[in-house]
Amino acid sequence: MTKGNWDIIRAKFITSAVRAAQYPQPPLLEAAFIGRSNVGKSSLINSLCRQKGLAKVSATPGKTQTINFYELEAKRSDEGIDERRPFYLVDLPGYGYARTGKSNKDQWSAFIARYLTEGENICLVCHLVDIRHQPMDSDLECYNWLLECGLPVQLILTKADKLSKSAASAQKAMYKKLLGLYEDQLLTYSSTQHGTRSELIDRLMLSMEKRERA
Ligand SMILES: Nc1nc2c(ncn2[C@@H]2O[C@H](COP(=O)(O)OP(=O)(O)OP(=O)(O)O)[C@@H](O)[C@H]2O)c(=O)[nH]1
Ligand SMILES: [Mg+2]
Repeated sequence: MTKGNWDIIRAKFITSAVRAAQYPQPPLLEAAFIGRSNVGKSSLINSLCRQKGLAKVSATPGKTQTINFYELEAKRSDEGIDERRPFYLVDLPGYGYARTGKSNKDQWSAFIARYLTEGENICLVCHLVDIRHQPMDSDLECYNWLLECGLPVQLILTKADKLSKSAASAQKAMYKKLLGLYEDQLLTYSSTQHGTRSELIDRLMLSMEKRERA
C-alpha cells in the first residue's frame, strides 16, 4: 500500500550556535545545508518551509555567520492516520568568503568542521552549488572532505530558474559525470519556483528512515 507524500507542516527557528554546548535539546535527527556564501542555502530553507523570512537572506555574501537550527515537523497520512516526524534543519555559514581576513576564515572552518565531524545526528548533508558555474576548488575540497568524513551527501544545484531547462539539464549531466553521482545523489532546485520541493523533502525523510534502520 502506498503512503501519502511527506510535507513540512511546521517550522521555527530554535537557536544559533558556534560550539557544542549551544546545540539545541532535545537531540533530533538533523539535515545540514552547506555551500559557498550566496549560493542560496538560506533561501532554500525558506522555500522548503514555505516561510519567506524564516532564514535571513541577503544579496551580500556572508549573511549567515553561525550554525542556525530550525525545528521542522514533517507529516504524511496513510488512510486517515497521520505520521509525524520532528527534525532539525541546520543552516551553516557559507565558505569561500572571508570578510575579516584569514583568522576569521580559520575560525569558520574549525567550528563548522567540529559540528560536521562530531554531530551524531546528521542524516544528510545537502551540499549546494550554483548550477550556472563549474564547481570551484573550494566546492570540490568541501565535497571530498564531506565524503572522507563518511557523511551522506546530497548535491543540490541551486538557482535553476536562472538557466533554460536544457542548459540546466546539461549542467546536471556535467556534475553527475564529474563527481560520478547516481541520479538520486543530485537534484536541481529553484527557491523562486520550488519545482523539486517535494522531491527534496522525500530525500530528507528517506535519509532519516535509513539512519533509523541502521
Ligand atoms: N533567482 C534565484 N535567486 C536565488 C535563489 N536562491 C537564492 N537566491 C538569491 O541569492 C542570494 C543569496 O541567497 P542566500 O539564501 O542568502 O544565500 P546563502 O547561501 O544563505 O548565503 P550566506 O548566508 O551568505 O552563506 C539572494 O539574493 C537570494 O535572493 C534561487 O533559487 N533563484
Ligand atoms: Mg545564509
